[in-house]
Amino acid sequence: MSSMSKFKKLAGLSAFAFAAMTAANSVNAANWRYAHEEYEGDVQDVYAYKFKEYIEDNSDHTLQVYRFGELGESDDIMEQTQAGILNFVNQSPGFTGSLIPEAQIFFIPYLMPTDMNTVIEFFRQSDAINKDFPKLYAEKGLELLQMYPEGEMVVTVDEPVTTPEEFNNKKIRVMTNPLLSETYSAFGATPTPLPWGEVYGALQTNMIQGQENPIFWIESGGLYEVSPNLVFTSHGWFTTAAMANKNFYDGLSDDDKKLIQDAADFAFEEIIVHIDGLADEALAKIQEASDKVTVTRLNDEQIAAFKERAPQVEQKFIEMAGQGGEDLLNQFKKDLEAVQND
Ligand code: 6CS
Repeated sequence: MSSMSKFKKLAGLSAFAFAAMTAANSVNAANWRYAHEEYEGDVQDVYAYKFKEYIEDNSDHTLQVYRFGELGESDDIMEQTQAGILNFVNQSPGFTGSLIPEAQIFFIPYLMPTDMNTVIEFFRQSDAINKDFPKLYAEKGLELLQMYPEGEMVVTVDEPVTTPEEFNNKKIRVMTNPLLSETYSAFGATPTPLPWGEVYGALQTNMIQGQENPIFWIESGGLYEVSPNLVFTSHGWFTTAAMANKNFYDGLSDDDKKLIQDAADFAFEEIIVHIDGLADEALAKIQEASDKVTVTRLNDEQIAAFKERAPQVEQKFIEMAGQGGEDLLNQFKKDLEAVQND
């Protein structure tokens, strides 16, 4: 055999070996599906794309991200995840609270601090968040990957409100968990649970007179166009959660489990940077886009009138979530105290 034909044979062999190796890799490479509740560029979308980036940079797997509306409402994407049609879902406790009563803890008003750094430290360090909640989600077939804050809640109303009395007879849209309805009843309003897709239209047609959400969402969803009076009540933070179908997750190799956990941590760190200053930027955009918008920041005395109604909501939480809920609440408060004293 000439030296040239020997070379050709070798080259042919190595090409074969390469093809075989690639085939073995693509057998292990999966295309995972991930759905969330928001639009392009919103906080959950940034989280999802950072999660995707980490997965795809560190493995042969790919991740397909579905945004709000592509697969239905928040409850639809949760059902699809529990059924194993989706591998991952980002659903907020505002909706998960109807499935996991303890997740309603985020709707006890004035429980969370207002300062962002304290809130972030709480999410990092809290045992309630990082140890207790994963067990509660697991009971529903879900592997909780990360809970994270999106922004402080702000109420938008048809006219500025500074007292619980001024909320009387106003229908305020709430996400569909029963405790949030208790909060707005305690605040003097008439709570109206609605899925997200119906909120803009209901405000536009005056079927409801207000709603609550973080400022970035009030801006990106154009809510200020139909609900222009922004009231900063300091009563809570919008929290959300990324999770996987537990059967799917449990069936993965240890390497893939680690990949997913690392991707969730990576996305969390990125989101902390993303939300820093986001509310101020969004408020500036709103004020530039509309001269109908008013901004009311409740003073301490005005806040006190709302805050004094919080204990009755806390009591309702315990009634709804039972002994487990009470234990979680005690742990939550202990964790908050630890970060507030840091
Ligand atoms: O109000 C809601 O329903 C929506 N708010 C935010 C910030 N994210 C998704 C959720 O569906």
